[in-house]
Amino acid sequence: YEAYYPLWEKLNIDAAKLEGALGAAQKRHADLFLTQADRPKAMGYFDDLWGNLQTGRIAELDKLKSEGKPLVGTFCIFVPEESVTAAGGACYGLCSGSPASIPEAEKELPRNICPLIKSAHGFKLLRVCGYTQSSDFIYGETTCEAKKKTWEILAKHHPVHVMHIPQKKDEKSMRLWREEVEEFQEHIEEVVGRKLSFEEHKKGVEIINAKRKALRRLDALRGMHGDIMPISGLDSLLVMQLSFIDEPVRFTEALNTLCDELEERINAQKSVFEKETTRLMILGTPFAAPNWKLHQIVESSGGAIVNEESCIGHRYFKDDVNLEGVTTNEELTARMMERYKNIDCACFTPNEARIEKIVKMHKERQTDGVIYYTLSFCHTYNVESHLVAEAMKKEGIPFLAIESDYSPEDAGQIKTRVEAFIESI
Ligand code: BJ8
Repeated sequence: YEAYYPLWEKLNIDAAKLEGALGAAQKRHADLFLTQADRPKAMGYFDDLWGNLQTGRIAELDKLKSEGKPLVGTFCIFVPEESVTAAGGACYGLCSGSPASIPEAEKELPRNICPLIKSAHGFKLLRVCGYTQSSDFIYGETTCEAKKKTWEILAKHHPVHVMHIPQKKDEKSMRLWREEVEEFQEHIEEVVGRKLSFEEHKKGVEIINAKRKALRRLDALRGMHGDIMPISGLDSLLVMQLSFIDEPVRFTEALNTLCDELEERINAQKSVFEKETTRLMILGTPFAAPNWKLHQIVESSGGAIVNEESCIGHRYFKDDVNLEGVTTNEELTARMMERYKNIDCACFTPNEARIEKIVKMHKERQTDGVIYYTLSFCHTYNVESHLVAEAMKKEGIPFLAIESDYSPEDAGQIKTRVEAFIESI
């Protein structure tokens, strides 16, 4: 990593610590991913991207920054990446999926809050995430208690803006939300020093729509061909995690290449799982990389994961911004709002559309059961699991709820529960 030390130092990264962390992250990736049998060849692109996460990709971002393009770090799919893309910049998910940074975070944050937030905060305190260090600002939101209070503490260490996301979707709330999106767009225009044209905005939306379309293609190929599952859930998860990091045009091209290969596999009736492997859908909170625990457990216990009803997953790519007949920036923002309104995060009340969608998703994929996954202390998803469990019971869909953090300590216990669940189906 020596060649990247000058860049890391320029970004005020603790280079020695980062180098140590990268060694562990690469080893874990190699152990979990490269040992899988019969992986699609096109996964090579995503493996390389994982290898370049804190090196080559950070150098690309640094180049954008030197050209005056905005770099925005986020923790939520409500932050409009289309607007950053329109400005030629990069909007990305920040490091937040590792247990290693949590002890540092607990010096400033309580222990009993969500591990995603603690992990992200720890990355900032340790200065080992090139994405956080590069960003002009972090765009937080008011989706959950732990997040919105953490922003006040994180702001001591890095520029933070907070987007007020309402908790209801009535007209009054939508007006407020739209103002917040417009303010976000103004912040982006402040970084580039000019107003963005309609053509630029439209281009930004088209680029992100194309990425979502490719992700939907992957989703259909992996989970809607019965016993033929041409890619593992673990590999699909890695691709989705990297969709929040990579340059979107290049990512879309690489993903479509992967999908072409998966199509060929389906035509040749080639599956990476044995016939009659239990096909499961995961519902719930996001899986920030390198949180691969549940996928690794399920797929080493006789199950296959065919979809994630999650923000690192289906909730992120299920809807496009409809560009039909749009000719002005105002209309475009209104269409973006229509799309955001359909994101069925548990922070909203009521959130019935999510339950209807889950039933529909199960029917489309003919899954054998669902696992409801909640990150520890995520109250909105945890409480909503009661309503989802009720609906699954009514539909006769086998249901298992798991609450977990990032530590490896409960892996054995989760494995026992997953094995028993699969056996019971
Ligand atoms: S749209 S799911 S990305 S808020 S941080 S709420 S896990 S306690 S991430 Fe989320 Fe946006 Fe909703 Fe999606 Fe719970 Fe943890 Fe809070 Fe979390």
